[in-house]
Amino acid sequence: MLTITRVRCILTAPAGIGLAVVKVETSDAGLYGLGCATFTQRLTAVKAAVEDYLDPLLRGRDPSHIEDIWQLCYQNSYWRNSPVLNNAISGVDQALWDILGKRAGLPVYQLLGGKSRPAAAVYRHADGRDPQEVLDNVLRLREAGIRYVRCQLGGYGGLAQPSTDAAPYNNVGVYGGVKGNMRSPAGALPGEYYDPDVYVLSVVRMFEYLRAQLGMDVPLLHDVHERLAPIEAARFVKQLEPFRLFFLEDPLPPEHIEWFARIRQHAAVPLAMGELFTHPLEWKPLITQQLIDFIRVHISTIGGITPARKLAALCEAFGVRTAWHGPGDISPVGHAANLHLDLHVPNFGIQEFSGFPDPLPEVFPGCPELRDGYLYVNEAPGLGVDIHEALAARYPIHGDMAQFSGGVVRWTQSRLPDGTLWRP
Ligand code: GCO
Ligand code: MG
Repeated sequence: MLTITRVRCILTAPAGIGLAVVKVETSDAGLYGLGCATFTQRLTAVKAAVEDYLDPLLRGRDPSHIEDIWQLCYQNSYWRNSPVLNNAISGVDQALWDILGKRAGLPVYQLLGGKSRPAAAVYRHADGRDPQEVLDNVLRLREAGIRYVRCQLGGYGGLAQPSTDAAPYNNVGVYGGVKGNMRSPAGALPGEYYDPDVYVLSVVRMFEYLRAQLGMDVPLLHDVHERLAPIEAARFVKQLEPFRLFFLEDPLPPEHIEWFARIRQHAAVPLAMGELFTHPLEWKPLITQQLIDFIRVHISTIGGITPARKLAALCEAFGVRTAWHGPGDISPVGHAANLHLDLHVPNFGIQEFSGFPDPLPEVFPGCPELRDGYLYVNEAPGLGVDIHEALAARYPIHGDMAQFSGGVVRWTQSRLPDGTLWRP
């Protein structure tokens, strides 16, 4: 019988963002699977969860028992549904699907039930300091064949400029041509200051400009990144209604999902939610009460392909489409897992895609390919993405950089103009 002989977690940062990839080795030398376990803000905690707990639990087991192993890992800690543990389980789960595909000689989408489409439409991000710069970036992406574009002023939140320890007050001023009217009090702590009003007004102004220049038939998106108080989010959604967004992403933090019912009553704006979700009780009510239109969980943070395919089926029953989270802090293995599900699920909506900057394609041979706005898998058995371990070792994670585990994550220290620590 084929057995699992070792489970380990590889940490690497080839493109400057820390990634975690789990490798499940088997008694058949040369047969292994890879899975994404990237929780970039807590990488070493995920590695410990994999190597201290899942490795001893799984050695000697049959890697084809994917469902049973998922349930085992999930329940074995008794307390469950944390992003650290779910990412660790996802690393194993995706690796087991990879192994099954390699044994069958089939890509994972075939194991799931085959293709519902040849490739997945993606959206990419256009950023800018002002509406004109965003427009230029939208046009650049459209020329490159990208049809769906997410538009952000200065990344998330409309920061005027990042604060520094020496000047914590200077950053709530002007953004995208909109002036803030608040200053921070003496003694305000350092952080990423932003003013929700400046953010909202500047984004509305941005969409007025973009629609005036582009017309209505370019599908545009926007990510609120959970930054607003619930009633501010409700008003913002109403203000965005005339701009005909493809969807608005994460308008509320998971702590306030009850507010979706109210937002829904006031505006017919397609809503996408869930990159921070870790617990089924967060998505169940939103889906079964038809309060969102797209589910966009981070697949590794909910525990991998096994729970994601069930979630997609639940969504299908309620008319909700998928839009799995696809930022830079997902390994190419994780992007491939997103894509195999995208190709299969009937209720696929769209795929966020952040690209594979160098040297990711050399470190991860077999990366999916983007052609004319569509993402294609490479048709190799399993997930189709490998890791060049010696090369990966040349890009270690660093403790002193914000996005790496062990360092201090600075961008999540967002503050309101009066110094209050707020959500990113
Ligand atoms: C997105 C996301 C990301 C997250 C990041 C956190 O929509 O792509 O909001 O950019 O901020 O994954 O580490
Ligand atoms: Mg987001």
